[in-house]
Amino acid sequence: MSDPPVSRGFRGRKAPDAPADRVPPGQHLTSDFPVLSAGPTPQVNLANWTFALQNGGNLLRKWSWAEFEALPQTKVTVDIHCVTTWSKLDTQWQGVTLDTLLEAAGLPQAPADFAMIYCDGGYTTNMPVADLISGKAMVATRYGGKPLTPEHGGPARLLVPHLYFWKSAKWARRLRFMEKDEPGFWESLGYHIYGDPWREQRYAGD
Ligand SMILES: Nc1nc2c(c(=O)[nH]1)N[C@H]1C(S)=C(S)[C@@H](COP(=O)(O)O)O[C@H]1N2
Ligand SMILES: [Mo]
Repeated sequence: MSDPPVSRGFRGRKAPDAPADRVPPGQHLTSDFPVLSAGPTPQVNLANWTFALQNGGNLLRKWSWAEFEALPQTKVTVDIHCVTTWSKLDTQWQGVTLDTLLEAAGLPQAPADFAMIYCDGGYTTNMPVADLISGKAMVATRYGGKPLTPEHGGPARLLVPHLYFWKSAKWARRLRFMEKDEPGFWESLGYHIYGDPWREQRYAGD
């Protein structure tokens, strides 16, 4: 008699290993991709979409969707860590790094030390510019080789994987350089101003 069929799913279903050097303290692995949004998913029309770099109140450069898509692309495979305690390993993204954006804007270096990201729907988040440059962050337009879906921030989201995932602003439209650090949406509501998952900087005071 032949062996009874064993579903690959059943045999393969075991808790994912959690390599300690890749899962920050207080985090657990997930294999699905949860959606976390503070509001509804905005309707984005690519015909009107732009991405802007701003210094204080001055516009530095603005790209249409077609112009943005024509910029040099970078692919990364990175781990992401949400403050609600899920982490996901080896996520694959494609987009335009902040280094590429600065270069395309003709800026040899960032004009200030901090940045605020502004999104469709009103979400904001802040971080030091040092965390955005040197290949540390991108404006991502593809996930797993496909256009980013609206609920995950499509057409374009920030990806700053070394900070808690609330810093990876979905539906990103504008990055404003600023002289002093200022809190964004969650940072104003008690989340940590910086948000390093390896130091468990979840809330202000951590
Ligand atoms: N515009 C916007 N970006 C956002 C959020 C949001 O509510 N609005 N939520 C943040 C939080 S808390 C997390 S954990 C991630 C979730 O991204 P995902 O829904 O693709 O998993 O997006 C971040 N970026
Ligand atoms: Mo989050």
